[in-house]
Amino acid sequence: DAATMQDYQRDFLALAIANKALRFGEFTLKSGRSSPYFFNAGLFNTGAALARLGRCYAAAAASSGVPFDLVFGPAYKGIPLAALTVAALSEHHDMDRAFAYNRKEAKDHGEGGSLVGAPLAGKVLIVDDVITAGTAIRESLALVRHAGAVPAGVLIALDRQERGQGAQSAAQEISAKFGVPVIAIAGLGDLLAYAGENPALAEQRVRLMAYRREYGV
Ligand code: OMP
Repeated sequence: DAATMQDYQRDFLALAIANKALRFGEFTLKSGRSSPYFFNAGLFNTGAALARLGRCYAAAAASSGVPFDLVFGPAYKGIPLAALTVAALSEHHDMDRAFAYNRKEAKDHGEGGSLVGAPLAGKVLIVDDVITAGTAIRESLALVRHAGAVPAGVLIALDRQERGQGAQSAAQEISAKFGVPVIAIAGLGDLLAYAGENPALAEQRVRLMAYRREYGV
């Protein structure tokens, strides 16, 4: 809630709204659900916005306390996000970590696609943009395991905190099934708290709350 929200979480939500990476309206999700908000990480598209986004990812990773050796970015959107994260971890947290990503095109030629960067080994933190049902994240976890590395955690910008297959959220299901923490810079709950602090978002907040009642955990 608002009392426990960290500066980097508020900063991320402000940045996302300012860049329209977080938009309000009516959107159809991959799941078919009709949502009053949508997160598009592709709209962090300037140097200043990306540098700030990287600091938010790094702050979330560092404050989680989760140990990891390597940051993995799944193609395509995860690649720049993982690169920004390791750069900001080094610059702002004195944590120099390895970095790797996969190519999508090479999937036919080898199991899990071809890998670029540091050897995919040790404890791996997977970095991606958003989790709804968890389909994208499950694929990345499988890829890391196939490579013989150990998933240490999943780091995303936004956890929509929607019910997955059962009563739990997709992030909670993944956490339980794969035994790894899912770390989000912010979740729908944080967005609601943030909207509660900002009178300009009062109308959006009402729609977000109705959506959470229907699909949230
Ligand atoms: P899951 O694979 O269901 O977890 O959904 C993640 C994917 O949903 C993303 O990679 C996007 O393709 C898409 N998505 C967003 O990018 N932003 C949202 O706010 C919601 C979705 C979505 O369709 O659920």
